[in-house]
Amino acid sequence: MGPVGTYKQQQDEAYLVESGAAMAQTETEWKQQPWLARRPDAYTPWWKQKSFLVLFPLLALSYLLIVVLFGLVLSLGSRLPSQVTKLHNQLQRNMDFYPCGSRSREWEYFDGRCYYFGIEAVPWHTAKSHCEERNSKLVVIQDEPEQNFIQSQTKGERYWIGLSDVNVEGEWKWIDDTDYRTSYKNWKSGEPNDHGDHGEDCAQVSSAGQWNDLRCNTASFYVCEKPLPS
Ligand SMILES: [Ca+2]
Ligand SMILES: [Ca+2]
Repeated sequence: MGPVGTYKQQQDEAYLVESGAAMAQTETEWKQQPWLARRPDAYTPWWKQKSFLVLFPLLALSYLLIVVLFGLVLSLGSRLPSQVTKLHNQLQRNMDFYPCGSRSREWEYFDGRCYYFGIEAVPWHTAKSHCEERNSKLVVIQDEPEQNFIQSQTKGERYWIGLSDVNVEGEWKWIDDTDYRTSYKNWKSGEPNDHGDHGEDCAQVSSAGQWNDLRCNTASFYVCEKPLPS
């Protein structure tokens, strides 16, 4: 090997010694000051292995938490339909007991309609107003089943119904404009008789259940009717 080769070898050795010393120095500096940025060519140090030991349990814990949360979500999701079904059944039971609304227990249900039997004795026009205040009208009896229902509820008492001839004597009109001439009737025998000097212009179910006309300012119970709440 010539002088040039020897010189190059010396250069290489000097570089190796120098770079080794530099690496050792950097490593020492880092150990003393770990917040310093590391050189990219440094070997994998112990701290990295230690951080891995810390990181691994953290990852495992996170995974466990995700699994637990996922399980909780699945559990809640599976219970939700049963809660909805339970609520629906409860509402259905309320509807069965109180089809006219659980907050309207004084209303009686019959064949798709709701009925209120007012047991405050008032004149016909006052009864009409009372029904309107309850978002309803005085009852319009349209057929025999409805008549039988009303009769079964009024039980020997007299109740105003939504029928009168207050405008023109003898021209009876239902309160909802149902055609009187063609519709169901259940007058008591001899009624309506427009009895007395001032006449009788308002109809009611009599104590026997059949209809009678009476003076409108007579105090009497009344029946209101409204459609089933939607
Ligand atoms: Ca009359
Ligand atoms: Ca009469």
